[in-house]
Amino acid sequence: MTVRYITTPIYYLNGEPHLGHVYTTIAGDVLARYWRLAGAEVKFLTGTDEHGQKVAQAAEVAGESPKEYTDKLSKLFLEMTKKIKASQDVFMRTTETRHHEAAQALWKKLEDAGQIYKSTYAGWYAVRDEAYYDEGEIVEGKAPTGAPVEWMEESSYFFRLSAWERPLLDYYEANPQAIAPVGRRNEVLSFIKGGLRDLSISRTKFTWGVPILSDPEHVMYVWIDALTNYITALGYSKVEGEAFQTFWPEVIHLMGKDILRFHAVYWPAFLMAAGLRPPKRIFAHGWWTHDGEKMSKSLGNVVDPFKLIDTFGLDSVRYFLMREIPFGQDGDYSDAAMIQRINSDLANDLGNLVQRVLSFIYKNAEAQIPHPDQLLGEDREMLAKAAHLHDILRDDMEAQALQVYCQHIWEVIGDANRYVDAQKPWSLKKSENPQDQIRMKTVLYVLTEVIRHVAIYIQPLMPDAASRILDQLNQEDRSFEALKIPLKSGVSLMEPQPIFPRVESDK
Ligand code: ME8
Repeated sequence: MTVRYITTPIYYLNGEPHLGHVYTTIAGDVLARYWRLAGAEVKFLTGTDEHGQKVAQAAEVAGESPKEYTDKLSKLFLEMTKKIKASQDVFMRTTETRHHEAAQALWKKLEDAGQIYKSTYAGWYAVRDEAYYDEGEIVEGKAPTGAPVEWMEESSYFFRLSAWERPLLDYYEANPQAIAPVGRRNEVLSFIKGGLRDLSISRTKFTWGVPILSDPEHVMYVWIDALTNYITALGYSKVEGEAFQTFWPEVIHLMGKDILRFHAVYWPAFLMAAGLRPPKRIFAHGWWTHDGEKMSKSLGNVVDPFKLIDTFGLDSVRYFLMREIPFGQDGDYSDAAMIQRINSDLANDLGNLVQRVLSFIYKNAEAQIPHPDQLLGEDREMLAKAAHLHDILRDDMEAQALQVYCQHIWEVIGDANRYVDAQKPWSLKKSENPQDQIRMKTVLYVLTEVIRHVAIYIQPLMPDAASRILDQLNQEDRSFEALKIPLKSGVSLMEPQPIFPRVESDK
C-alpha cells in the first residue's frame, strides 16, 4: 500500500492569510488529492503556529490576550483552507493540549538521551524570523533576511546540535532525494559543513509557549514546539499509535525556501537525537512577488487570496498557482499573467475542447457516448497518448513537479484539439455517405475518452471544474483505477454547460 503524509508549514498567527500561505496549502492539497485518487493512504496536515514572541507581540498590538487573539486568527486560517477547498485531514493548532503533550514528550526524550543542557544564551535574535543569528551573520545591523535583530541574554536550555553535524551529512549523502530541489539541498549541505553550534531551545523573557515541565520558568523556543506538530498529528508520543507507525517517516514536508534550514537541519537532528527517523522528503518551493516586487504590508502590495478567488474563481487561481512557475522556483504574480492563463489554457484549450465535443455529441449523436467502430492508427495514437498520462503523471507527482504535471496534461489537450481539427466531425456529419456517419461516432468516442482522462487527472488541480465535466459525462467512478476500463458507450450525457468563461482584462 502506498502511503503519503503531506504537510504544509503551520502558519504564524501574526496577520491574515496571504497568497504565500494559500500557495503552499494548495500545493499540498494537489498532492494529497492526487495520491488519494491513486489509491494511496494519505494524511494531509496543515494548521497554525500560535506560540512565541512574534505572535505574543501581535496580540499585544491588537490589544488582546494571546489566547483571544490566536483563537480569532486561527479561525481565519481555517476559513482560508475552506475557501481554497483544501482537503486536510488534520488542522493542527499548537495551543491544543495534545500538541503540548507531544512537544513535552519529545523534550523529555531528548532530555533523557542527554541531548539537552542548561546554560545562558547571549547573542542576536530576530523576532520576525523567530531565529537566532551569529555575529558573523549580521549585515548592517540586521539579520541576513533583513529582519531587525535585538541583543539577547537569558538563561536557556540548549540542544546539542553540534553533535549531529556528521550524522546529518551522512543521512543526506545516503539519501540524495531527501531535500529538493537540488540547489536547495546544496545550500543545506554547505550550511551544515560550515559547522553547527548548539541551539538555544528555551526562552524565559515571556510565557506564551509550551511550558517546560521540569523547569516552569522556561517555555520552549517556538521552532522546537512548531516542528513537533508534524508528529503530534500522528498521535505522538504514543509512538506505537497506528498513525505514527503508518505514516512516519513517509512524509513530504512542503515549505517556502525561507524556512528550509529549520526543516532540514534542526528537525531531523531533533528526531534522530530522540531515536526517531528523519523525514523522507523536504521540498522547499520558491517565493512569489507581486508585479516584480516583494510583497509586504508596508508596501501595501500584498495579494489578497480571497479577493483573487472572488474575481477569478477558485479553480482558475489553483490552476494558475500550480502552472505558472516551476515548483521550487520563484515567481511573479500579476493580474495580466492570470488572465492570460485563464483565457489561453482554460477557456481556449480545455474549455473549447470540452464544449465543442460535448455539445456536438449532445446535438448530433443522440446525446450519448457514441459506439466506436474500427479504430484507425490516428485514433489509437490519440488514445495511447491519454493512456500514457497514467505513468507520466505519477512520475511528476513523485517528484512534486506540479507545473510539469499541468504541462503534460495540456500536451494531450493540445493533441486532442489537433485531432478534432484533423478529423472534422462536423464535415463527417454533413456527408451523405453512411460510412462517414459511423466514422464520426468513432472520432467522437475517442475524443470523449480523452476528455474523461483529462477530467480525471485535473481533479487534484481544479476539483470543481473536473467534477462538472465528469458530471456532464455522467461518470461515477472518478479514480485513476476507473481509467483501466475503456469508456462505456451508450451512457447519456448531461446538457453541456460552458466550464471556463473567458475573462475580460478590465477585471
Ligand atoms: O514560517 N511566496 O510561518 P509563516 C511563497 N510558523 N510562499 C510564501 C510566501 C511568498 N511570498 N510568503 C509565505 C512560519 N509563504 C512558521 C512555520 S512550520 C513548523 C512553522 C509560505 O506564517 C511559505 O510556505 O511565516 C512559507 O514557508 C510559509 O508561508 C511561512 O509562513
